[in-house]
Amino acid sequence: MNPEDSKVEVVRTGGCHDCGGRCPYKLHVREGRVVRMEPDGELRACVRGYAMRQRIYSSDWLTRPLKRIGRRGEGKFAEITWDEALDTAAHELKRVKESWGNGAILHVALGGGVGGIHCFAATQRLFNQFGGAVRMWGGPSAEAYVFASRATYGTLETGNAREDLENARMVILWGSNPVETIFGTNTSYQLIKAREAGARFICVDPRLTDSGAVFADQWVPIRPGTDVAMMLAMAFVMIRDDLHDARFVERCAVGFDQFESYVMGVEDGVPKTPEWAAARTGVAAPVIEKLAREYAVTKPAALITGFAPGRTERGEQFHRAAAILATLTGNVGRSGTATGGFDRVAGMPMHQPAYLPWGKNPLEAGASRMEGSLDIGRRNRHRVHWAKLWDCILEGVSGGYPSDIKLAYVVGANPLNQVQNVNKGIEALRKLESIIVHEQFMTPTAKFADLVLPVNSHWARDDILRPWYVGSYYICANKAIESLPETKSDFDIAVELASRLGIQDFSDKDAEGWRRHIVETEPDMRDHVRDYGEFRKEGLHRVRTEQPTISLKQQVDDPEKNPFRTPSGKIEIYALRIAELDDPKVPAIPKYADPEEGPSSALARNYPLQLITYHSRTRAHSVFGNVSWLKDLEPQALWLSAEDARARGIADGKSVSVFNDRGRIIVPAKVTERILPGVVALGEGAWYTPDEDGVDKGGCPNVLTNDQYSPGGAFVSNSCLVQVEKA
Ligand SMILES: Nc1nc2c(c(=O)[nH]1)N[C@H]1C(S)=C(S)[C@@H](COP(=O)(O)OP(=O)(O)OC[C@H]3O[C@@H](n4cnc5c(=O)[nH]c(N)nc54)[C@H](O)[C@@H]3O)O[C@H]1N2
Ligand SMILES: Nc1nc2c(c(=O)[nH]1)N[C@H]1C(S)=C(S)[C@@H](COP(=O)(O)OP(=O)(O)OC[C@H]3O[C@@H](n4cnc5c(=O)[nH]c(N)nc54)[C@H](O)[C@@H]3O)O[C@H]1N2
Ligand code: SF4
Ligand SMILES: [Mo]
Repeated sequence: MNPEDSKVEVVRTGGCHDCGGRCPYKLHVREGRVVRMEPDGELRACVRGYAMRQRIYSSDWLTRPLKRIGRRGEGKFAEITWDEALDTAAHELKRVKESWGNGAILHVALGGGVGGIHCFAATQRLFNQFGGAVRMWGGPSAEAYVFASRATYGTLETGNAREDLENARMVILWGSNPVETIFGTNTSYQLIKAREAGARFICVDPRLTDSGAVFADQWVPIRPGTDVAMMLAMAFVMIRDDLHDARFVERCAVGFDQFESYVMGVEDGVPKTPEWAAARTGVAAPVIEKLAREYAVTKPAALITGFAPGRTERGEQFHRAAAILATLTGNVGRSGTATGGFDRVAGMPMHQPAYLPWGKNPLEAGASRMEGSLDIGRRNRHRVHWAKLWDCILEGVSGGYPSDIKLAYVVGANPLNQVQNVNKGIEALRKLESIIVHEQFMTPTAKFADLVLPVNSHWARDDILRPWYVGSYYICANKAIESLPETKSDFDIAVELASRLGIQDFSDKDAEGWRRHIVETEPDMRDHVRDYGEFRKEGLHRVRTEQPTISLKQQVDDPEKNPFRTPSGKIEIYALRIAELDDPKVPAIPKYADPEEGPSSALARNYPLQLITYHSRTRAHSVFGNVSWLKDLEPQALWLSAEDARARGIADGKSVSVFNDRGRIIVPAKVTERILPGVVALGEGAWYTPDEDGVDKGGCPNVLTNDQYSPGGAFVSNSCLVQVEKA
């Protein structure tokens, strides 16, 4: 392709899925069709971005509104006109509101497409103007992290700009795999620079991931859900040998004494020695000793934690313990560190409101302002935790949920696939009176809809995008191609529904008008992006700082003058806000408990293997799960250790049955030395594809996972026991 080709128009846009990145890129458009995607500098795209064309030009893209004609979930639909579809949706919404009130409507909206204007921003505004709908809380991503970071540091802004990573002398990737599980577009790029600058890398993960293979000097395989035991033992070594930074702790933190008492065994008679931890974690005591010493003396060191170890029964303890290790070693508020906190970068776009203003949910009027997940579930009784989606539908008010749900309105989400316990999900979806889904493809959830409204692609829309998690830029996503006939954006659907629902003031602008409005009126955005025309033309606004931002620097430089936003004004090793909760399952200092669904539980007799469900490099959750280029690159398979495979007579590539009391999956086995024996792993996001007996042949791990949440509000999907047999 010749870029000088005069028929080629170059349009600047970017990725919009919940993919861990969010890259700005240029589309080369020739006669209305994208012929090439060109990434932008070091904000480079990943394999999914390069395969996006196959998703967008897929012949499976939904192009007609669909009405269910078969049984729920059977997948039989009739094509209808948009008029009929919108009339039906409006009629159902009004009927349910009039018969049962707004509390009977559940807005099931997640990050499938995360633009500022399209996707759930549009329907959230619609529902708020319609009198409200029940919303969810407790994001499946990082709730444990959010809880711990707020409790310990009083903020989520604990991270340094990624450019600062190259100043680290040691990097510990703990349950973190940024080469495959993208964690901010340029993270791997900056880690390479850190490696080149001589940093030593350690990877603590049950699997030897590509990040481990590429970066790590040492792989430390660990049993899932036991990380806290290892962290406590590291603290034990530091305290015993006086290796911790006592002056830093004294100056910047509170609660060391209580922590010391627990770690050294004064409190409960159990010193948290490396030997004690070895028995729980499967990591040999000398390995723990050595890592503790190295981490204590090699400064600065970056402890980078992923979200996965937090997606366990007591997930918040993992993130609390990580933050406290960083505190003990003085690796907070300094260049070259990462704090084990939530790691948003102070002052960067992630926090700035760049959304269509959606107002307030009338159903939540009177609920206490939610200061974050430390309180959210307890104070706001109008919301439902994501892990309780199915129980809420099945049990309603009698089960203690805010209302009896009659209608689910799903936007940018694939809950049947992505929320735990698929078989319970099917039962719940069958119970509803009405299910309306905005979708691009016939996903496992859309199959259960009564009405499917076909949505266009982000390449056919104007939008504003912010980086995922870390990153210092805004993307002005410009429309590059026409929508397929008979597809609409979520925003356009909301506009048309609003007029049918009698809502007068839904919108006086088109998407481009809203984009300009947001950029020019939202105070934080206005300060960043001064020239809208330029932003639109460049497609990217980078927030430049002279030096890479170091979060919490002022606080640690002078904690008296610049207190942390915790009750004590210091880093809270003993967290006062947690103590107030008075819940033995969330102690005020981080403590270890064996997982209830773990190797030492009674359940392990029947289901001896721990299942973890990592994020695959070839999907963004379920998005891209139907793209054959990507499926070929990494076929869905169960990671099984050579030892566990041998014991079961299983050969690489052969089908295995993976099961527990919640369900059964049949997938090929990937027999490998790259996973700890006793642990199996399956990428999340593969599409649930049941056979006639309800056995999933698609390899969707949520058929097996437990629909509970941790005391801090985390999904517990990585606390899951299964058995594996030859299929
Ligand atoms: N077992 C297990 N389960 C997990 C996880 C895990 O680690 N293990 N991870 C969890 C995490 S972190 C997350 S964030 C969730 C993600 O859960 P979801 O957000 O539900 O899943 P996605 O697959 O990202 O997106 C849902 C749908 O959005 C659609 N979509 C894309 N763009 C648009 C658009 O513009 N408009 C509309 N209307 N739809 C659009 C896609 O086609 C897709 O079907 O999954 C969670 N589930
Ligand atoms: N390619 C890709 N990138 C993504 C996404 C995607 O779907 N695909 N999704 C994005 C989103 S929305 C999110 S929330 C994040 C999720 O980010 P994470 O939750 O951090 O990602 P995972 O891949 O689930 O887990 C990271 C690593 O932790 C390991 N692990 C699992 N359990 C444990 C444990 O108990 N202890 C330890 N030490 N390690 C454990 C896994 O083997 C894996 O290698 O990723 C983002 N990036
Ligand atoms: S999927 Fe995400 S990380 Fe990959 S290219 Fe697209 S925006 Fe970038
Ligand atoms: Mo997520």
